[in-house]
Amino acid sequence: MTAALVVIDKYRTGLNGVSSHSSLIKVLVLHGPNLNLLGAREPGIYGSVTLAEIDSMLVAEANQLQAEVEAMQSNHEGVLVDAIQAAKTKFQGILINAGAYTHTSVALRDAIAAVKMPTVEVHLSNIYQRESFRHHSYIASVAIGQISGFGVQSYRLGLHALIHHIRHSN
Ligand code: CA2
Repeated sequence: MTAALVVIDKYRTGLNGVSSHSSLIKVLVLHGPNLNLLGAREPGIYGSVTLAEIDSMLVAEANQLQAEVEAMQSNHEGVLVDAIQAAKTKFQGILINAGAYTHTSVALRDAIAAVKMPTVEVHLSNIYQRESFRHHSYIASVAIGQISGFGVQSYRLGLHALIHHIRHSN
């Protein structure tokens, strides 16, 4: 097989072996507990933007990058674990703000490790400037990177980094 054919095969098979007939990258965006309250409470820490506005911004941003995002929020750890396990068949990467589960959940960490999908961890606030219990992330060691402290821009930067990583790996 020639080198040119190998390249074409990569596009047809998609990254991570996901079957695809185009090179459109699909990213699963996961928001953890209480992030549905954004915009309504604690604007001093998290800003006044709502989760729906963050999701719309990510859809538009992905569109510019010839990619697609699908976003979901849950307050339940098991629902997030299920979503990560199911992601493999439909998505090439995961962008996650696991909220407080960042600091507590071995289950989320194990799910991300199990699916072996490139995952970027994001936080609105700078978790290292806050209480010491927020300084440890169970996600960080299984993520390709972490972006923390840039408000809504953390999501945007995280999406760019993830899509760049997916496009340039393999
Ligand atoms: O900074 C972040 O993005 C966090 O992931 C947000 C989590 C927090 O537990 C992490 O340590 C850092 C909390 C999300 C809760 O969001 C709220 C929004 C409005 C009102 C109350 C909570």
